[in-house]
Amino acid sequence: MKRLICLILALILMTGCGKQEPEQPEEETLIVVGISQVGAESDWRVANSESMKSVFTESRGYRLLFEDARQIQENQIIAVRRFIQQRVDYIVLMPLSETGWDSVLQEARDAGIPVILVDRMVDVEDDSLYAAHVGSDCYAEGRKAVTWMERCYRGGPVNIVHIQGTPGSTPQLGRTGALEEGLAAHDNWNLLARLDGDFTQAKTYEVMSRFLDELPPGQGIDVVYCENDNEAFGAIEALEKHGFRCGRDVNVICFDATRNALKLCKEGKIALAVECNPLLGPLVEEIIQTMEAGQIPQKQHYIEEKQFTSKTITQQMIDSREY
Ligand code: GYE
Repeated sequence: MKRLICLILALILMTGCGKQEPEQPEEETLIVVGISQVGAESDWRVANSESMKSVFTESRGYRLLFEDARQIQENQIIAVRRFIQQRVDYIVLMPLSETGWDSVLQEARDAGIPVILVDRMVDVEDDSLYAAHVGSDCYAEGRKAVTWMERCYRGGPVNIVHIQGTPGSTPQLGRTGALEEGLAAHDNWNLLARLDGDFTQAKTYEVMSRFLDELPPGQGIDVVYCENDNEAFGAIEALEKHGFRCGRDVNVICFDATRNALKLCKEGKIALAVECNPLLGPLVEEIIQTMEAGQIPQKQHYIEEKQFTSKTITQQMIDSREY
């Protein structure tokens, strides 16, 4: 795209239409980045989009084409094809689910456009179809939650409700995988239900309310394992409406640890929030700058992450939270 812009400028100058100084001489040096974002399903996602938009600005040397797929993978495939037609310099893809990417990534490769995967991964035969991946190790996040449960419940039955994220997405696979191993390793852990919350508050409120409506009277719930913060918000709302006291009768676990979740953690309603950092814009820029310098970027970048519990969280941790 940069080359195309230079060529057009040169042609304009040669044909005499460019007698005046171009108004934006820096135009020719802008790096064009096409971003295909999953949607705006969660607080995490909104923070992730803002991080990208704040880095890839014209004043910092980029032209950003940003497409929101509204949680539909087909929309992402269409967006990537459009970026290829527009001959962007880089494609940044947050893939909704892991499968179904081979052909469109091959098309990007044939067009000579590097693809940087952000947040979630793809499951492709040939990993040279993407230049780099930057995101979280979602299985490691799930392991943190399972280890916390192992410390918290040492004997007696543990009744668990599991709210899953978007099926087939990297965070769902990693966080579910860790819980499944925990269930297999502990005879006293009982899975009461597995519900699909699709990473949203509204859907989780709906499925959780339906489940609680049908729960036999007297049946206790010890843990609600939510695969992101927004699912926890929906689950807490439903639990409270059904008379459960979060933090006393039931421990709610979630992933992301955005500011709103940290506040609920301090109130005691979320027992454990495992961090998942959405502020990935600067890391994506580093990868692009490495490639601009003609070097090969590191293929896999995982982010260091913490965890917060209702017992250890402080107001200072909430105040200093950037997302
Ligand atoms: O945990 C969730 C979001 O892919 C890591 O997607 C991301 C997850 C994040 O909607 O809130």
